[in-house]
Amino acid sequence: MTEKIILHEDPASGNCYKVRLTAAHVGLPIETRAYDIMKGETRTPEFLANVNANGRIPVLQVGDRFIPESNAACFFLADGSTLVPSDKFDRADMLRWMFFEQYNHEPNIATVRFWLCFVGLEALTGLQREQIAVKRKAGNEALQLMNEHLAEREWLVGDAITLADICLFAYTHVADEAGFDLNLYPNVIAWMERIMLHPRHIEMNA
Ligand SMILES: N[C@@H](CCC(=O)N[C@@H](CS)C(=O)NCC(=O)O)C(=O)O
Repeated sequence: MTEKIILHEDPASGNCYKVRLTAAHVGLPIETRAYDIMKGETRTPEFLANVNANGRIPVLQVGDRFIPESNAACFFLADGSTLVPSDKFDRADMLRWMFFEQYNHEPNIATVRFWLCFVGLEALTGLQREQIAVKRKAGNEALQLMNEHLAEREWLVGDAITLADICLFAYTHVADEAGFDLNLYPNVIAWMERIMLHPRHIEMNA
């Protein structure tokens, strides 16, 4: 890859960690630019005009072009590597888990983590407080589904680690920070341990 790659990120974000973890797996060096989302640094006129009109990180900059959305950025980095299965069915199945992550998992687990660990319970609106129980229920359903799927298999798709595992690992491994009890999901714990044992694994705060 000849174009320079820059990850616009907040280092505390699991969505950004996914992209760094993917880059580590494929052995691609990337530069990073840090933003503090708590200070609204992704909502400035400059950021909206030049990086992402949607006001969010991560954004992967490739030369002078920009890829918002974490899973799209991961796909860009991993395309052509073993993280993306060559089998047509498995490739679609990998995408299935990545969409599941964005619809069933991240909006519940990551959002509650953000509210509790970054905003703080006292600063939440009444509606957000009410939503915690709803999101915990939905988040637990997502974890249970993963737990059942992983009962007789080592990886979410096929027989090797793929982007599906990386993208779902990011917020699963910090789900306890959102008040989820991962001990209820022993197959998920065993799967996370396999991911962490991979020689190219990096920690979220690395
Ligand atoms: N679906 C997007 C979600 C991106 C997202 O929610 N980013 C958060 C941090 S994890 C953010 O930038 N929040 C700041 C804001 O909304 O102002 C993705 O997967 O990249």
